[in-house]
Amino acid sequence: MGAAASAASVVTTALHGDVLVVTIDNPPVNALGAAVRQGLLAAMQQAQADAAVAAVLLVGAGKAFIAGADIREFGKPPVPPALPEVCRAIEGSDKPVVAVLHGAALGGGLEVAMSAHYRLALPAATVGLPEVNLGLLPGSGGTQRAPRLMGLQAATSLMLSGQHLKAQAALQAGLVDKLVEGADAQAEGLAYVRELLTAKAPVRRTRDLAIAEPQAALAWLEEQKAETAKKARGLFSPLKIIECVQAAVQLPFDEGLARERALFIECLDSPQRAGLIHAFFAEREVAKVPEAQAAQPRPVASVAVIGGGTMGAGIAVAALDAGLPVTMIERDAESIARGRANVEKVYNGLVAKGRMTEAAKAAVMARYIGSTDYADIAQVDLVIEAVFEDIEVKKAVFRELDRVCKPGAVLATNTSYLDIDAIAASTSRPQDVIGLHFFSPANIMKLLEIVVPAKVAADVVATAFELAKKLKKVPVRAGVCDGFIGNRILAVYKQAADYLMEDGASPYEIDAAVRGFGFAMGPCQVTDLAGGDIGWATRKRRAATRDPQARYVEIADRICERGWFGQKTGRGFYLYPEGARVGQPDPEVLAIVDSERAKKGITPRSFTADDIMRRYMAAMVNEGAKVVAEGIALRPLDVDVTFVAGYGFPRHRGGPMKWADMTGLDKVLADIQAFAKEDPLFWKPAPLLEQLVAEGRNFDSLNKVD
Ligand code: 3H9
Repeated sequence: MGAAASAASVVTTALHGDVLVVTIDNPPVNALGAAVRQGLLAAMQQAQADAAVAAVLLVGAGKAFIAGADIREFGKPPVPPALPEVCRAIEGSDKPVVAVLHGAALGGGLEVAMSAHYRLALPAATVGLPEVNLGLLPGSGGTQRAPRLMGLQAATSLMLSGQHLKAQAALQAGLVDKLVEGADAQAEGLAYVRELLTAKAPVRRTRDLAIAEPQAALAWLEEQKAETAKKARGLFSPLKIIECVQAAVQLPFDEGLARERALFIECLDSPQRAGLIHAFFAEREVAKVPEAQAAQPRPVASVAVIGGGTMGAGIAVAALDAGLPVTMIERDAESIARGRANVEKVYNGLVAKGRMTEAAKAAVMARYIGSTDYADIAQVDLVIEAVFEDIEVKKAVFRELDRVCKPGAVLATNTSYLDIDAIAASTSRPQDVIGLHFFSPANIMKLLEIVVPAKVAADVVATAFELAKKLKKVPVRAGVCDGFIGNRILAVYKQAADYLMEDGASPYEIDAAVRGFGFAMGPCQVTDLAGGDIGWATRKRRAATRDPQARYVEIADRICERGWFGQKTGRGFYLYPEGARVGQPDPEVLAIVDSERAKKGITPRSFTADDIMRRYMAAMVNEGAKVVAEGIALRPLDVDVTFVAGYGFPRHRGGPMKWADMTGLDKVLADIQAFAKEDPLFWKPAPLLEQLVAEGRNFDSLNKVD
């Protein structure tokens, strides 16, 4: 398709009296791809040239106004006109230009709207400058125009947070001039343009507005810089956003725009942009799984949760928050009361923070029932079992569910390790049994591993994906194996961390290196937070089946033997004096590490942060490649999303497999081969990794996303 033809098909113009209605129709979200930019520029030229045009109305077709630049174009050669040129043409128009916002006006979409002379919002409008979430800054005048329209502080926090504002808030912020009820954007827009023309409203350019109290603004920006540098943990674009706003205060408008453009290009070229945009698309791609595309989900209007511990209560809250009625099954009256208290605690917290009213809490809790009687869940559509992690206990629950639940009810287990095929086999209806692996706290954490056993029906898988959407989770399809995608890979890189510790890196050096990479916490801090006793119990359970040839590090066991289980006991890898949440290094732990090394005759070596991360990441990527090759994960991007959404992997690096692609698979493989000289049993290169390197390909080539 030629550029002109495609521009004409995505941007159309029609004269309504003396108003030129310019409609952007580029599904699904009217992103500003090259053809849209060409079409908008041509429409503005048409409006200037045609004496019959008195004013211009910009309107989006479908559910969005414009959701921003076309993210798929970033990283590809630029096609003119650039968006700033389009915005300049809109703002420079001698005839009034009005934008009517009836849905998302985000990023470049809001920049287009801010270049118009007047903005009308309908109730469903949402506005924002979320470029920071993609490692970018508003690159089409947003950093210069937003401070002029809404004030410098509000504009800066809008850009740093990436927050979306609803119509009413946009009106209050000064981003839109008027808010009207109504659903027909074109009709409401035309009525507003008429009103403006009748009132002889002048062309009003945002660029001509002044920024109030520039000296105070500059001082405030300096403070923001210091604070952002601390909070942004190595992120690149937040500080660049502040620099742009400084330019808005200090420089004439056109020079400010030029400064913004230069800094935008720096962000565009940064690896963080590539990582964050990969994460954006991967998070949407994960839900595209064969079963969800082939089958219709079963209706889910009610949910039961078996077990009211921390996990069960979190799952119940997630379902209640999605508007579902929840019945929780527990063993006895005392456990019912505890389960209810666990659920209520979450809502009490919201009420205490002023984020929920007592009445709203009562309305939610009215949808919650606790019971000891399985007969009470005979008619529910979906059950999630969250009892003690023991296969026999779980099988007993599933036998009971098989006995009472209506035919066609979806029976899900929240196990994090156990064999779901075996759990399914304990029922007469394995086609209805699936894994729904939530992460704690289940009402907060985004990740939901949907674990697909051999005999499950496709429509049950589709139902699980539909439920995830309702619960606002990020669902990842996983196959059955020990630990599925996330915990299986975690077990391997934790082992790499254990070996590093025994070979010479202190727990504190390991944690610092991992934090330096961008994780919020290192592995020893995570252990202390979760409770060291949990991993210890698993290790004891697995002791009998462990390969006697494999290297086993006992440091964590020595710590647990002393009753040091982390934060809850006041010490673990770290010391937590008087309930402190940030730990202090513990000389006694270092002594334990030393004595374990001595016991094995290991002379400690020193490792730099880079040495540590190369091993940590190589272990993660190598196991990730195995998980993909075995079909446990459908694609490398499923591994990426698992780690970003559930394991604190720094989003700006895209995920472990994206990190490997950006680092170079040949380099990662060379590292693994070098480490294998020390420990060939642990460091076995994944055949898929070897194959990709031999073929000169990367993991992304398996993602089949354009
Ligand atoms: C920017 O504007 C830079 C400028 O400042 C400067 C330029 C010089 N491009 O999320 P959904 C696709 S940066 C291309 O599932 P929802 C999405 O991949 C941009 N594609 O729907 C999906 O495709 P598929 C700043 C995009 O209703 C489909 O649309 N803007 C874009 O849950 C539906 O998306 C943003 O960061 C895009 N910009 O949510 C906004 N946006 O069906 C990003 C979406 O093939 N977008 N797609 O999987 C969003 O936040 C949400 O998509 C939105 C709709 C709220 C709009």
